[in-house]
Amino acid sequence: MSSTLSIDGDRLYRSLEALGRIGAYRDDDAGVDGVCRLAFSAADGEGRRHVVAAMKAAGLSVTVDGIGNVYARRAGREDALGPVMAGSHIDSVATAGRFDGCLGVLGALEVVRTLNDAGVITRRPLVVAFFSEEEGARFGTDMLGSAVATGRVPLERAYGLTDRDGAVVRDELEAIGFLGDAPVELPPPHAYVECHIEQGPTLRAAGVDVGVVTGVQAISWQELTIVGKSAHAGTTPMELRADPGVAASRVQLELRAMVRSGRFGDALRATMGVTVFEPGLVNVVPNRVRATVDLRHPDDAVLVRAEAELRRFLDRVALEERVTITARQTARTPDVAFAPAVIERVAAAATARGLTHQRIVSGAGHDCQEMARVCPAAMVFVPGERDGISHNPRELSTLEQCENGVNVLLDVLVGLAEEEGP
Ligand code: HGY
Ligand code: MN
Ligand code: MN
Repeated sequence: MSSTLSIDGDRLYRSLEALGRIGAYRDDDAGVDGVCRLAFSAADGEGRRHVVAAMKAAGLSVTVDGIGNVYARRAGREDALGPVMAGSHIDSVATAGRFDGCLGVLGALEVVRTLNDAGVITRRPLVVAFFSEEEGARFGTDMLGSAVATGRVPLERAYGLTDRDGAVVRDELEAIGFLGDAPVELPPPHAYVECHIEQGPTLRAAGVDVGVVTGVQAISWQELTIVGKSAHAGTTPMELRADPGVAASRVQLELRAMVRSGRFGDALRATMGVTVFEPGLVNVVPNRVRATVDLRHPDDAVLVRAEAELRRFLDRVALEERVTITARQTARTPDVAFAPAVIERVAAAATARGLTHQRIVSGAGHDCQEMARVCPAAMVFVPGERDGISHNPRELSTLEQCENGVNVLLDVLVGLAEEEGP
């Protein structure tokens, strides 16, 4: 199916730059401006209002649900049919670039603008969506909004989540004016497609134009609370110490040893992204450390083995360092396979445009993995420059790379929107 329509790549790229200026900051380590729009922060609120205004300017009717998910609808010729949905997220980590999530939302909006310009009305309605707290970076549970919308996380549990300063989801949503009144239970759309940057080096290294994403790897997030005994740094002999900082450091080194051991193949990823020492003073042996562990693997059964081995190591370190270690699971999703029919549409659309492509499993989590539980879903990946670095202000995909990905998104959405059925 070759499409006669193509998006306006310049307009798309300008929209990414405009959104990227909201929550912008100077990142001296990266040497470029970064983006910080943590979920439900003032910057996230400003970004949300900016995108909602653009949605309305494109003629879409916008609803906000009870967890702040935003759905913008474009009527179809047969408007009672199930809609085709496309979107992603616009919340970011604290050291973000301007493409992660935003490409999927603004790309879907660019598809709408392109159809508007061409006067094309699809058979099925189209919905452009952005979901809340996809990153999980502030409140600790990733894909929060889409997980609530698809019934994996109860709304009340989501409302009660707190950030490291004790701020509560529901209050923060209300504070930015996005505690919507639409029900959070999302009627399953006809299909869902998400365009996203790869956030890794694979596609660029292979020299292909787009990634045909077949699924997402399994993800496990834990928060460790390690409690020892605060003591004087100068007078306390090492053998009398119960130092949670040493325990945390041993855990971090063990994570790397597990990855390098080969016991989990070569695809295990392990990250200790947070370590907070209390009281955090130069002359005090800490009494408490809060640390996070992010474990990922394409095969959930292997991830379960890695989690079990880590638990055994935590028990051993607790004994040897005379500390207590409690682990709280904050996020856990199995590996997810996308819908073959939608995957084939992505591949066919790329081929029809003469774009090279390869199949790929996503190393990052995405809202699409939540939507895949309730409807046929798949993703289009766009390569990234600079080894595809992401969650870093140096994240960069070129205008052409973004244009290719969103043109494939256009073709897949238009094809799905003409499908028979309810
Ligand atoms: O952590 C992730 O994989 C995604 O960026 N939320
Ligand atoms: Mn993302
Ligand atoms: Mn991300």
